[in-house]
Amino acid sequence: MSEIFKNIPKIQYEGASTKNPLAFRYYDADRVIMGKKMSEHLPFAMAWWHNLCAAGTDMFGRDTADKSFATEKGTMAHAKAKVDAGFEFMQKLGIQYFCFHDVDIVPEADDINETNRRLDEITDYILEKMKGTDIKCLWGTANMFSNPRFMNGAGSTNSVDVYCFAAAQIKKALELTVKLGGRGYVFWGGREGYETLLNTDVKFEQENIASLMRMAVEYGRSIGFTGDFYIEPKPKEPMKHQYDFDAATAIGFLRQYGLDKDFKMNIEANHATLAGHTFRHELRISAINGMLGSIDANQGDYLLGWDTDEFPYDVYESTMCMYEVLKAGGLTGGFNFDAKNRRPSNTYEDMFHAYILGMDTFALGLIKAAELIEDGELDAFVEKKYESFNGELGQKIRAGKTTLAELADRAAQMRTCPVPASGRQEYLEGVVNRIMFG
Ligand code: XUL
Ligand code: CO
Repeated sequence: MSEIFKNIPKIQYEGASTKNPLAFRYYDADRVIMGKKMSEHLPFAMAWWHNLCAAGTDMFGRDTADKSFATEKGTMAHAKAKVDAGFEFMQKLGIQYFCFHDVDIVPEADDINETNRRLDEITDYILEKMKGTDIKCLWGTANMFSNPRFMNGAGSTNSVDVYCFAAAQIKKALELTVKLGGRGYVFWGGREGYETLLNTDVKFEQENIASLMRMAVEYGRSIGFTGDFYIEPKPKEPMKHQYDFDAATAIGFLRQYGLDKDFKMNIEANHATLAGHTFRHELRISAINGMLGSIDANQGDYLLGWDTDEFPYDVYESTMCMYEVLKAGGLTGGFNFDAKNRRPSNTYEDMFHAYILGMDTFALGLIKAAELIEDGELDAFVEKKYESFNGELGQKIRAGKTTLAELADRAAQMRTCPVPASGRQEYLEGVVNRIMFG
């Protein structure tokens, strides 16, 4: 097998002042931050679909990039060339994980039995490539949104036949994830939602989605899958309303149907902003519920109302992300670059620039988040803010041992209520800037 990305060397760390476009400025895999190597804090993953399949097509124009890798698209030869390209790409960048949908790794056949045979063949090939490398699978998933059969949903479909195909795809994708040693299995419900309530039985659809997830857990555990299942919340696109709207909604759903022990969240930055939240908010809500599992690392565009899946460059955002991740004690999953080059960035070099940008953005975010934590001023402020609850009455309230009548008596004795101390938001924003740029 010959080299695909010719003229691209192994990407090395050269430090912040380098002008070499094919070097890391901040990602220094062995550098220790808060007791752990950067590479352990940041298990980066390559998204098969964006990096090896997507070639710049949008609603108004066809491919701009050549992802044929010198083969004919839609063939098993092309599927294998993508494996070769992917492994060369990951090795040159020092990326240790990949994520995939079933249909990213082989062309889908008309007959599902033939698709499954192709999936067996390609995963044998991937396993062979994994030997002698430290590359592993982060998570697998089934694409239950592209094929026309899923137009009315997968778990939420009105058709028992479609429901069986969804089940079959999940079963196979779970087997492949286990075969490739995947740490997690993702449900992103792209078609699990509705366009209009005029034709939709929401309760019926949500119950069926939960059943499909329950069967997935049962089957996964029966074949030795010990990792986490993830829901990847997204409020809209392609559907007008998606059931996994945001982390709070998805966590409530999981608890309602008894799935919360097996599932965590896979939080995607651009999905958070589409839901009207910050990325950081979604991470915090997941973390305080013990459900921060994995991250789809990308960013959106504040001027556009859809999922632009850009490579992350906003260091303020990545710092806040890493602050949440460090506080939560790390991820059980990793950082999957669910991101694509802009359409005019259509060369092999651009693919590397994109990943270097993303990895450096998160490395710098990690460095700055650790500085914020080590500085301690933010933590100290938050602790002090709630200090009135440290007294006897506050402790009683925290322990759930008070009554409304008791608290009302206390208010009556006080007669007037003092205004609490300032929240000092602008001051604290300045503290962050001091650490970021000081
Ligand atoms: C779509 C999206 C998906 C999931 C996996 O917005 O994020 O690529 O990550 O199906
Ligand atoms: Co995603």
